[in-house]
Amino acid sequence: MTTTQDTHSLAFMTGDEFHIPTFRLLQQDGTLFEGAEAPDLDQQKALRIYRAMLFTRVLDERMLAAQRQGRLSFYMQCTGEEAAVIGAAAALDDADMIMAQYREQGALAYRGFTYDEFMNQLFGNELDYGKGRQMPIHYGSRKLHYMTISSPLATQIPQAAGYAYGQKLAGEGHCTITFFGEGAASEGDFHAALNMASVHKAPVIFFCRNNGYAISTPASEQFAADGIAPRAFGYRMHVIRVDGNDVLAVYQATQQARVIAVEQNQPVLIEAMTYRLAAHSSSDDPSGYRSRKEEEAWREKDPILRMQRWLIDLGWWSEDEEKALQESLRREVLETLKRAEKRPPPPLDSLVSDVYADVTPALQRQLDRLKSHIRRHPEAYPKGARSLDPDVSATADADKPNGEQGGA
Ligand SMILES: Cc1ncc(C[n+]2csc(CCOP(=O)(O)OP(=O)(O)O)c2C)c(N)n1
Ligand SMILES: [Mg+2]
Repeated sequence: MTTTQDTHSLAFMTGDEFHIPTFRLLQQDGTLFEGAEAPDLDQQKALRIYRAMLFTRVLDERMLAAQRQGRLSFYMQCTGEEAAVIGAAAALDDADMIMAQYREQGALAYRGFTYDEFMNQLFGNELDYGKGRQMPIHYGSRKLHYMTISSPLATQIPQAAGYAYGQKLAGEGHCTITFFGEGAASEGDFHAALNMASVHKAPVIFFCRNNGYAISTPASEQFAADGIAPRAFGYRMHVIRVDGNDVLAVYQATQQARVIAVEQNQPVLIEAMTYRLAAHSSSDDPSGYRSRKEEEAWREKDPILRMQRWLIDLGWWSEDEEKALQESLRREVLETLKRAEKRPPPPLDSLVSDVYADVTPALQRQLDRLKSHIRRHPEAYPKGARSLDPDVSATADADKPNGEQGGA
């Protein structure tokens, strides 16, 4: 459908005539803005959201420390964006599909992914669902309707459009949410996905976390327009911009977006304005590209503190409960970390399984070559590597003089 209206005076447009406001309900002191109304959220659900936010913060702090201690190869924090991610996840049905980028562990925590499940993935041990084939933070859970993370940016956005189209055809009243950063929205896939979803009327929520940076590139160097939200107009799509550090606003906006998606079969774009308080990843140092002052200004807008004050004001939470929860989360995260790092890696043979129904000759040859390489150079492999495969340990031990048993 194209609407045209003739004009006889030359006039270009830039889109500047549209102003997209930011939907906000909660102030930093935990009180509502004048005229704002809290969404329909009972104490039980509010506390489920809050606990997931705190869980995520504690997990992130501890796992970054574990990376610094050399126990973990890599990590990415959600710090500062917990309200955006968890507020959105909470507004969905738990059986709706989540297709995330990599900084949305809070959504998975909200759904009930356990510390053990997080840790097993992070350490790539024998219980990791991905069998140690992915870098840390590439979580996935079939049971919790959370598609496994893909490293190449924006992969999940067109996949979400397609998956949601399938949900519409299945007619079971579910939708898909896809999370992505404002940086990923520069990929062509973003546009293909929005166009497809709006033409085919797919029940999908495109949730952009505009956290100000794509690694070291500030948003001001990424796009000339007013953020990501105006792009929805090009696809005739519903859009809302929301304060991403305001859990109530995110929750209400996403809840309403879900109604539009599921009841009207219309995609929705949400742009959540937030800030990546931590480094991009454990491999990044933001002091080279942004000021402490800027970070401090955003630290003042901490989304967890904002929600905590609201809960305490309502009498739904107390400082004692806060202290007790923080302590138990810290204890639990440390215990599960220790458990997961001690577990052995997946068997070596699993490197080539689940790719084809039967292992192909080419893959088998690669595996055989790898095994004989490890046999020749066991010392070049990390502790535990020889026991990856029972054949390897047995042969290597038999080769040793005096029947000495290798303990590697
Ligand atoms: C196709 C592709 N290009 C580049 C990268 C490298 N890369 C990883 S994360 C990232 C920045 C993404 O920023 P944004 O989407 O804003 O997400 P944020 O990290 O801020 O949450 C880049 C460039 C990649 N993973 N995939
Ligand atoms: Mg970003």
